[in-house]
Amino acid sequence: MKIKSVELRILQLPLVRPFRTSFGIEYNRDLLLMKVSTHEGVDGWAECVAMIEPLYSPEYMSGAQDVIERFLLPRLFAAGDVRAEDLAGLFRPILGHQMAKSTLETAILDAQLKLEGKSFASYLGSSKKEIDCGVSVGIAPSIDALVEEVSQYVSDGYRRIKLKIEHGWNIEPVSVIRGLWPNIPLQVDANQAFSRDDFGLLKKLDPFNLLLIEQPLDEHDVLGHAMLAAEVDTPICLDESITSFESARDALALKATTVINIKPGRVGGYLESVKIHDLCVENDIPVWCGGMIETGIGRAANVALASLPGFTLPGDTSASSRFFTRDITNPFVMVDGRLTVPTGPGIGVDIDLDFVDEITSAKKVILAS
Ligand code: NPG
Repeated sequence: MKIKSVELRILQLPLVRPFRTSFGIEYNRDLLLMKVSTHEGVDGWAECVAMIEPLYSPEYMSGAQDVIERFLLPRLFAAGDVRAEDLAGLFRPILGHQMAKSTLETAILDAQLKLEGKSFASYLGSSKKEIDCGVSVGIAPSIDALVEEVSQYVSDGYRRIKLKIEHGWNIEPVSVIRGLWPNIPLQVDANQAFSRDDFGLLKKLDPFNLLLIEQPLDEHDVLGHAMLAAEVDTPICLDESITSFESARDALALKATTVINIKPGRVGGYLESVKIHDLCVENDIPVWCGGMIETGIGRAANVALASLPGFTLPGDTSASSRFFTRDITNPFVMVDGRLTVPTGPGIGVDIDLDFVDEITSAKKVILAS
């Protein structure tokens, strides 16, 4: 395929309720959206999962845009005829910036698959029709507010609940939710809030029959996670620490993780995600698909990925309504705790261009020549 132009937009999409994680971080959804137009006449779409500030990962939205414009697009345009499979090699000299690279690879893959009339799911290697959904619950202002929010999700039909935890918000919320719903699949996510001094506290989570504790320690403390895994009975699952196939392979070898959360943006794209998935399948390690408050564009691709056979745990692949009153695509609607895997060509969703225009605050088109 030959790329004609790349359009970048900044959108502001309001959230239905604040989403708070450890260290008092509250996220909104300003979004970098990409459209790649090709000489073959098809367009490919993708969203960048980097947040507006570097609080979840070192990447941030305007930094990702800068890397895309200054370092990735010149290499892409110089390469001439490209396929999505070529991009990892093409971008190899540019270090890091997985979310920026993933955006471009995904948009090109969307265009390529549209041209070939193939869906994301069938290209990635799946034929499953639906996936089980979990939901991620932010740190609530009070236990009562948490119970109210979780009750809503349970009645919506979510098949797994994930609670964010941090210092001062850990054993009590877990104990209350487990007490109210003794059988619901439940897990926690610390987003690196704890340290090697907190093993005693984290051990207190063992009686609650949790599926896993996600990223309790600093993303660079892989050995610390291995030490913690030897102390607690609850499985440890790495998220932020896994930024590539190699980091997944090493974390598994160190026994720092026995479950892996795959987020395509965090690891540089869907092709790298499939490599990590395959590694985990070979090693009998369950995987699940993480979420980054994606609109229908990113959600569609995530749902396709989550339909691969190694994704044996429900992911943070919730319905569009979990975050947005109005999505920028036809919304993902959960039925009986499941989402349907799109079967149309590419990511397989329709984009509501009028609404996209309405919430666009900046737009730029970069021509290939
Ligand atoms: O369902 O899209 C979703 C959000 C899931 O909790 C979720 N994501 O750490 O995994 C995470 C967390 C997150 C998202 C953190 C965005 C920071 C930003």
